[in-house]
Amino acid sequence: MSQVKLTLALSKGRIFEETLPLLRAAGIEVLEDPEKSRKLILPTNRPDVQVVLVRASDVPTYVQYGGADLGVCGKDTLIEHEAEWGGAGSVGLYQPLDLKIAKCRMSVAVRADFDYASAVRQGARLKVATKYVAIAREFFASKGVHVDLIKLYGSMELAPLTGMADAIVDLVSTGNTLKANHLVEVEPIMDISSRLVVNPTALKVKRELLRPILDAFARATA
Ligand code: PRT
Ligand code: MG
Repeated sequence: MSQVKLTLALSKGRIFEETLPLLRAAGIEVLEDPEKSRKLILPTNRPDVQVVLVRASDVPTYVQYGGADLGVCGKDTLIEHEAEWGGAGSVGLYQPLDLKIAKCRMSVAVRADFDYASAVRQGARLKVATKYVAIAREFFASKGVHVDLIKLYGSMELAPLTGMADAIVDLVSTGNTLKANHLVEVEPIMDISSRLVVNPTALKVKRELLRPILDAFARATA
């Protein structure tokens, strides 16, 4: 009989790496390295706590449906997930903490030879490629800029280079990816960091297990 009582959903890569120190602050050590193992369920030093590895964009879904009790995902992912469900607050995920990890910003970028400012000033209709359609739609609507949104799942940088779009909305951290593709950042949209999300039922039913972890995370990110 399994002793696991608490399941934490993480995505491989920067979120996993940057959550490890927070887990350690809560006395939790993950016992396997996702870059070396093919396992999707990772044990921890606590027999009652396990980590499940899911796609970054699936973290809110796992937590919403109780496949995981808690999870860590970017604010970008959370906003897009909520938009699919009818907007902020509609999903009922409990969001107790900004973990201040995996920081970056959501920005508009264009080809270096595209005059974004004058296109906006002239009221041109812009073709914008992005994975983040909800964030892009809301941003351009609030500016009164008309856009045709083109949904992509990756390599957004290619869209302006191939002439498919005038602009992209994407995450930027160092700016190296834009630079390598001769794109320039023309307008920041919002700062992004990762959030802890908790299943509301788990918060009630597993309060004694969750509380010390949430407190340790809060102390470690303060
Ligand atoms: O890959 P998958 O489709 O499963 O999901 P994902 O790409 O969203 O996952 P992952 O692990 O790449 O990102 C998880 C979260 O990390 C995102 O949701 C963000 O909240 C956060 N994050 C922080 C970033 C970045 N920094 C980042 N730089 N996510 C992506 N990038 C990408 C960006 O899209 C661009 O392609 O890195 C490139 C830009 O980086 P620089 O340093 O060249 O500017
Ligand atoms: Mg990625």
